[in-house]
Amino acid sequence: MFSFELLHNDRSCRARRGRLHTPHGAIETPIFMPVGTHGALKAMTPAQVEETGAQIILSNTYHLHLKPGESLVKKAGGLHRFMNWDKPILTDSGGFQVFSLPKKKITESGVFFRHEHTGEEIFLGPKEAMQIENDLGADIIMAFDECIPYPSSHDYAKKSIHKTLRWANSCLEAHGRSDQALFGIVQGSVYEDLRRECAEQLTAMDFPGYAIGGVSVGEGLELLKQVVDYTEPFLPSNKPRYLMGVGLPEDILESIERGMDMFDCVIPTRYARSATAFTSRGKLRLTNRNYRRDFFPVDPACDCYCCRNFTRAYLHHLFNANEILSATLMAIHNVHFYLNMVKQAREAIEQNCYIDFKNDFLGEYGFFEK
Ligand code: PRF
Ligand code: ZN
Repeated sequence: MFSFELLHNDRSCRARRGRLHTPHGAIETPIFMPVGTHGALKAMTPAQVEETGAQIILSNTYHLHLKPGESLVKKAGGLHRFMNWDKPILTDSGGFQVFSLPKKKITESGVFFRHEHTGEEIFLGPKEAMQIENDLGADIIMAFDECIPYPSSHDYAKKSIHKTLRWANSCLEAHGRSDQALFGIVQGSVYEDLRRECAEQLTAMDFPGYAIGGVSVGEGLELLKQVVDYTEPFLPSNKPRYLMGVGLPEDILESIERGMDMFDCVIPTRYARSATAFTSRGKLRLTNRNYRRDFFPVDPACDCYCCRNFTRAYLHHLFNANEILSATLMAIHNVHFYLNMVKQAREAIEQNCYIDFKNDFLGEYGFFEK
């Protein structure tokens, strides 16, 4: 029900073209997964999400457990039916959300925290995460891990990967559905020896896919590249690799070059709501007065629904008038921009010209001028 085909390795770098088969269809990699935290991409209908070229979306165990609860989602026929999205879904385990909470108590078996609204005490550990993810019914589910802050000491990070590894084992034991692929998550902060140890131990457990977690926590692009550089050689090449919570266009392109296949991030939808558009020539802030009389599309090089039909002046007006259509149109454009970027990356890998593509893309985007 789940398999990964490695289709092609770019000859000039570690970038790869792959295809992931799931019960809800195939995913061409490298791929970006837009985020629908509460079972919806903010301001977008599933039909609009599909039109951007999205092949898989991500949702969250933590949020859906708190509201409306996994038993209700299960009763609705699973997350796909509940939200009317029939392509693949990946659920994150809560291992990141819970650890970002201010008040929590971490124990050997999991994490105690308080419900954001009701104040009720809740416990989430590997067994609980697996039960919730099994009930939600996504195609790919993530192990329960500890995502530690940056910076963290080597000593703390070492203790933490050992807990993450024990939790990964518990997840394998508790996972009860053969139609869902459970991915293991490599932690280890910015420490080469710990990343290697964690990757080797997880690989020995034989997960159908692997993620690199604990990045995009404020370490910056140079350290992100280093972490990916020294973790990737210890991940099996015949399994998909998912870089969690990454990132800006430049982060994704640098990581594709280093052998990563899957990415997720709230940036395209979140930036959309604050009037920031990603374009082939860099980011635009549409509330800027310069756009008041600008009758060009947001990105003249883009063929999304927003760019085919509306002008920068109209978007500028919608944001100023606080019209919710602004968020919808901007999200359609930004998500399309990300998906078109990874589509171009896939084509470049097939032609063995990934590095040239990346340099051209980032050059036009204005990345090197910063
Ligand atoms: N673990 C989990 N989800 C995540 C991360 C992680 O480390 C990250 C990295 N910041 C994003 N999402 N489970
Ligand atoms: Zn567009």
